[in-house]
Amino acid sequence: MAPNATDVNGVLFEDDAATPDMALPNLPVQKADNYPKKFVWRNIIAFAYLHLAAIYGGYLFLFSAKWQTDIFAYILYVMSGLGITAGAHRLWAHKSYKAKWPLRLILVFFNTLAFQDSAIDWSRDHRMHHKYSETDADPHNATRGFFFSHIGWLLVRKHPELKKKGKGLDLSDLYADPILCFQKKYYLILMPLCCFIMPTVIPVYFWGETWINAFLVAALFRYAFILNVTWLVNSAAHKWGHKPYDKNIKPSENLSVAIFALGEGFHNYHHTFPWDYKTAELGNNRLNFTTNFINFFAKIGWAYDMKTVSDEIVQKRVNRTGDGSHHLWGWGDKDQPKEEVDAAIRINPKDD
Ligand code: ST9
Ligand code: ZN
Ligand code: ZN
Repeated sequence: MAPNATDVNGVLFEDDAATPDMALPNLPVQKADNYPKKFVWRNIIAFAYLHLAAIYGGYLFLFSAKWQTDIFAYILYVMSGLGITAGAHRLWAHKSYKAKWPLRLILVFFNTLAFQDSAIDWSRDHRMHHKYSETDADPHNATRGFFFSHIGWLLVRKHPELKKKGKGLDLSDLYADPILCFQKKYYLILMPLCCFIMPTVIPVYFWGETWINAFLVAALFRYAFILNVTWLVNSAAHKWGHKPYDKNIKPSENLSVAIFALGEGFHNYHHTFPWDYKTAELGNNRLNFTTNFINFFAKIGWAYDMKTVSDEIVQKRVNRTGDGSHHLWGWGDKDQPKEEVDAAIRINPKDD
């Protein structure tokens, strides 16, 4: 993307920034026209069925399923969540770190469990979301309302502006990865196996769960739950929360979303610095399960070249475009209370 292009609304990668604090030269323009919705009835019916079945699945999760099935559903939630956060999002859409093939294989398996379409298609939409954020070329343009940005965008045909501008996207890095090409090519076989069949068969076979409990709890309830948590990043985290890094955009810091989304709700930071592998400022790692997951694989050498924004640049940006809610910069901030400094535990302290 050319840094001085007039129609882009967000940086995608480090090289796109045009100011020293990683911004574009122009303020973002948010807009949506009244493009008539072309409903996709296949999706409307499928999502209506999924949600009704998942509500019953939630009931079975609480009152009927074996405890092993509940734990299994939770493990699948974390695995498929990581397939989206550490895989499709931070690795493939944003290239915020690199991964050796064994980790890419694990992530593509996790990603297929999540059934949010192939990682290549997911990343293509997500790159559009950042580049043309809050315009008609953004697949889940939040200026079209909460419902549209949450699920509505999956129930209608995409805006022609998206398809037109999407032709300019560079996806060569994604198509250069044979693991991703394999997933896309065989998606209609791999996805049902991973997302629905395997989660149903394992509880029945290994601990004698009923078919109905296994299917409705470990497959449908778990799937619908993760979908909605993911969609909340597009809807709730584009609507509610503080904007300490850039007050000119909709994405906000939403702690509740971050907790369920394995660390992905710090969305004002993320849209301001999308190529940071932590998707949040240092210090939020406690709630950032995905960052800890990547850090673990960095220790064994399977994840590497993690990009992160320097404190100095973050601070500059907070001062220039933040909404003032960034209460404390970090250690040594002039607003850091003296009692806090005195009470802090410092390991091997040394003031240079
Ligand atoms: C799902 C995805 O739910 C959710 C993604 C959420 C993203 C969240 C991001 C937040 C940050 C990360 C946080 C993670 C937190 C995770 C927490 C976990 C605990 N660029 O699409 P088509 C062109 S999926 C360029 O069919 P229609 C292209 O030529 C749920 N070009 O458009 C394409 O042809 P081809 C399960 C593009 O016909 C052609 O248009 N999946 C782009 O308008 C047609 O594309 C479903 O339910 C682009 N971006 O249909 C399926 N896009 O592909 C849902 C399109 O051959 N999707 N083109 O190259 C559909 O059924 C359809 O896409 C549609 C639109 C009906 C929505
Ligand atoms: Zn967003
Ligand atoms: Zn992103």
